[in-house]
Formats: sequence, C-alpha cells, structure tokens
Amino acid sequence: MRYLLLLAAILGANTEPTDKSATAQTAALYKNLKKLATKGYMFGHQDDLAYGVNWRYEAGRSDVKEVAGDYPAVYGWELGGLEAAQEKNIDGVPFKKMRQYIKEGYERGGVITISWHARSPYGAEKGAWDTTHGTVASILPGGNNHQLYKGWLNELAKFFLSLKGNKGEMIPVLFRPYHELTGNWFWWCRNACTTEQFKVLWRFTQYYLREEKKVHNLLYVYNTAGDFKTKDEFLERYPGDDAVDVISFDSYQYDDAAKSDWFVKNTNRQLQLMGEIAAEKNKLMAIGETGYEQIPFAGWWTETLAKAIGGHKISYVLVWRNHGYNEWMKKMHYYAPYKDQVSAADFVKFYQQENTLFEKDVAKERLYE
Ligand code: BMA
Repeated sequence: MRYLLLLAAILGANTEPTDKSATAQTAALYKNLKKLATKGYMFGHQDDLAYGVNWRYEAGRSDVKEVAGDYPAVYGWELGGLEAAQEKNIDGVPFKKMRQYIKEGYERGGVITISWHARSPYGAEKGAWDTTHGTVASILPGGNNHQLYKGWLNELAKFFLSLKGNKGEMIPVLFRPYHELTGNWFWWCRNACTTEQFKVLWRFTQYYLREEKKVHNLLYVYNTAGDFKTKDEFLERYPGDDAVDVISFDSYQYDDAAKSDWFVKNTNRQLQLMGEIAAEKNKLMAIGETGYEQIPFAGWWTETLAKAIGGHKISYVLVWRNHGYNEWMKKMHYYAPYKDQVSAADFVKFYQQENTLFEKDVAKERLYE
C-alpha cells in the first residue's frame, strides 16, 4: 500500500507544467491534455482560420471544416516577423487578425500552438534560413546582438500577454520555438550552433519570457526534425526536463504514398523511440508538423497517417498550411484537404475514427478547467 501511494505520488507529481507560476488555465490544459492522450489524438492545422486553398480571410471558414463538418482541435500559428515589429507574419497573416483567430479557436474549446521562424539579424534575405553567420552566439548573453534579441523577446511577450479570453484570462499556448532543431536549415539548427549554445538559447529565452516578462501562459514544445535515428540523437540538444512540457518531431511524406510504406514505418519507429522517452520523463508527445503536399494519394489519411501513428499515445498531430498556389514555389502548397480534393472522402473516414479528436470532441473535455 505504501509503495502504491508512493508510486501514485511520483506519477501524479508530473501532471504540472514546468512553469511553476503557470496560469490556472495553462496548468489545467496540461493536466487535461495528459488525460486526453490516453483516449486519442487531436488533429491540428496551421493557419486554418486565416485562409484555405481557394479563399483568404473570410470569417468562419476553414478547409478542414468544409470537408469534415468540424474545425480542427489544434490551431497552429506562426510569429515570424513579429520580432521585427512587422504588421504581418512571413506568410502575410496580419498579427491583429491572428490574435482574433486565436481567441475564436480558444473560446470554442480548441488548443493553440505557435511556431516562430525568427529572422537572423544577418539574414536579410534568408531570414530564419540563414545558417552561416553564427547568429546564436551573437544573440546569447555577452554577444553583440544580445540587446537586439531581448527586443525580439519583448515583442513576443507583448503578443503572448495580449492573448486574452472573454473573461480577461490569458489564453494558453503550446509554444514551439526553435523547431526542427536537429536539421541543417535554420540558424538554430545543428550545423549552425553548438549543443551548448542551443541549450543556453532555449533556457535564456524561457528565463526571459517567464521571469523578466512574466509570461505564464506557455507550455514549451521541444521539436526535432524527422532525421533522428536513436534516442540519443533525439535528446542531444534537449535543454532539460525542467524546461520542456511536450516532446515532438516534424516529419513529412516526400515519396509516393501509394507505393511506398517508408513514411508509415519510419514514423512508427520514431514514435516508438519518442514514446519511450516520453514515458521515462513523463512528458506529453506530439507530431509538431506533418503532411503530404497536395495529398495526391486518396487514402492518405486512413491508409498512411492513421497507420503511421498506430497505437502510439500522442497528444496531437498537426498538418501544415493550405496556402494554395505558391508563386515563389511555383506549385500548389497545401496539406489539408478542401472540398472535393482527391483525399476528402478519406479524410471524413479519418475524422470518424474513434481515436481522432476534432474541435467538438475537445470542447466537451473543457480543457481549460
Ligand atoms: C514553410 C512553407 C513556407 C512558409 C514557412 C513558414 O514550410 O510553408 O511557405 O513561409 O513554412 O510558415
């Protein structure tokens, strides 16, 4: 009996977020997401309420809703550009509108996650994709861009603190800074800074937002690229159990899903590895980003994605944005189906699966109470 109580105490102890001063709603969200992960996984979509393949900024619209009859459970938003006090983010979404969309999703009971493609102070053109200038070293304490970096964080803090629900409470956010950190394409990636520098960057950022700016409505999401092969690789730049609430990776389908089972097998294997880490550390886990651009395989949702996740207890999976035709890429760029898209019927089946959760499902859970 004594051992059982002890065990319960140890297991129970970890239903609190790492921020000991987290707002009541943020702490409730963390606790409820842990419970929810035993029942199923939430479906998320980047920029869902702002635009879709054939429309932009039309109130109430959502490609996901127009196919499945329900909004996604998780809404992804992107802050790139906010650090430079821009009015619109790198994908043209005005921050003013974004704030409103965040509030709408939250008030309906959905969950908000935010990424940040911050531009390097050296990379006027390449922005977040500038990997050659030692940006991280320059923005850490003692570096010549450190004051500038604090200015960026001031902008972020202002934004996070401005996210308020109808009762004036702060809206909780799953913040996923410095994502795909094991890759080689962003200035915070493995090829652009040392392991130690990365950890200091993470911990300084968190310290500054929490302690200096009093931002207490964030759960922190650690996010690697889809390239890790071992638990050690996944954890190489992990900044500490006291600094991370959710562990995750991003992984996309690049080969032909109709012919290849690589994505299913690889995602399965990675969820197995990440699942072991999540169990050891008692953390939530998620697929931060995924997708198959233009979803050319009609059965991708039930035949590929659902199978790739299998029985793994993830909190959510988020697919990337429905930009539509992208002038710069010279191709269609979208990851969720829209009305009459080739995978739309299969998406409805995916929606109907017992363990996929959309907004109506999570609204019932009252995640913030
Ligand atoms: C990428 C693409 C880009 C976009 C960036 C940040 O995957 O969608 O068009 O600018 O994400 O959202």
